Amino acid sequence: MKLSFRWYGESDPVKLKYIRQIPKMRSVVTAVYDVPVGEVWSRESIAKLKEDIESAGLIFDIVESVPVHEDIKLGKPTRDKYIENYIENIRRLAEVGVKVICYNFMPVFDWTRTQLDKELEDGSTTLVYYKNQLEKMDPLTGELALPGWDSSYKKEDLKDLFEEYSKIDKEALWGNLQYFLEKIIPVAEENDVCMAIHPDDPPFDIFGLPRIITDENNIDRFLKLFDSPNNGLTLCTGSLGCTKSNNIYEMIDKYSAQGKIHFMHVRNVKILDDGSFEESAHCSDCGSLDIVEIMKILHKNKFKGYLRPDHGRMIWGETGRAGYGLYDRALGASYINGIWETLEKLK
Ligand code: DNO
Repeated sequence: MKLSFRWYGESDPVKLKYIRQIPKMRSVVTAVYDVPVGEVWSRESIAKLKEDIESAGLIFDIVESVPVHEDIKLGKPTRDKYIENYIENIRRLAEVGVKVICYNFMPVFDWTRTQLDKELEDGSTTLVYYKNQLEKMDPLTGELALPGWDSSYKKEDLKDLFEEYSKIDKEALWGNLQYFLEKIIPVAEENDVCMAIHPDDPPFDIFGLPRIITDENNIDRFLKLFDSPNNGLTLCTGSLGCTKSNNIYEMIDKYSAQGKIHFMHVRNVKILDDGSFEESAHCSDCGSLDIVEIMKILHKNKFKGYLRPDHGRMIWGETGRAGYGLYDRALGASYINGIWETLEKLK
């Protein structure tokens, strides 16, 4: 297992020197944030990331995310230009030693929560998805700002996008994903890069927009779209595990045994009776997922990919990017690492 930690670049209040102090930390997961979605990343910006990360004593060999332009997901005639740019980004990242690229294929919005600062009993705050809050949200008012969303959308752009997606059903989205994979995976193969799709979060349609990377059947279908060791998964326990209909233990067992998991996102969620959920601390008893069991399965299958502790709560008075503070994620890293070390010693 290659322990890694997400970092949002120079403007991130979480500093690389602190990430380095987390025991056994290896790789920094980041991206170039200075160009709009769909454009080519400059070699200078990529080199700067590598230099900053390496001078902090860490490794730059995994990227999250190279985002996919909406025209690709919509299958518009302009998609080929954006796919060319995407391919160029794969090449440029491979040149500096990047081995895994995480991305997703969710229409318009990335991961979605309804509140970023829900106070828990212990006084910490966390990210939640409450169905009754979602029902009251209207993405077209342009007043919503959630951390996973591309805030560069203007009200008008969103309206147009929703209209375009109203003509796209799930089958069309599958077709557009296949078209994309057929172009990018051969390039990933040539450049020794593994592409790792992130599941949809949450794994069901929201605001009437189709979502397809949601469950075992669909992930099987995805892997068959282009059968290659370089076409694999980011397996996010909290995304797939926030609904009881997914058996994430079986999924992790199956896909890690097949060598399809290039990147693990590990976090816990507490599933509520109405299907809402709250993000909780990483430990097994803190939420609905058994993290020890997850780590046991990965260990049994000799998981050698990258793993990062995913979202943490805000604790100890820390402020900053919701879900991505230092303290709780560092606790999560140490908890996960402790399980792994124990499994290694008991071998
Ligand atoms: C949430 C993240 C996602 C993820 C993208 C991958 O915290 O896991 O934003 O980075 O969906 O493309």
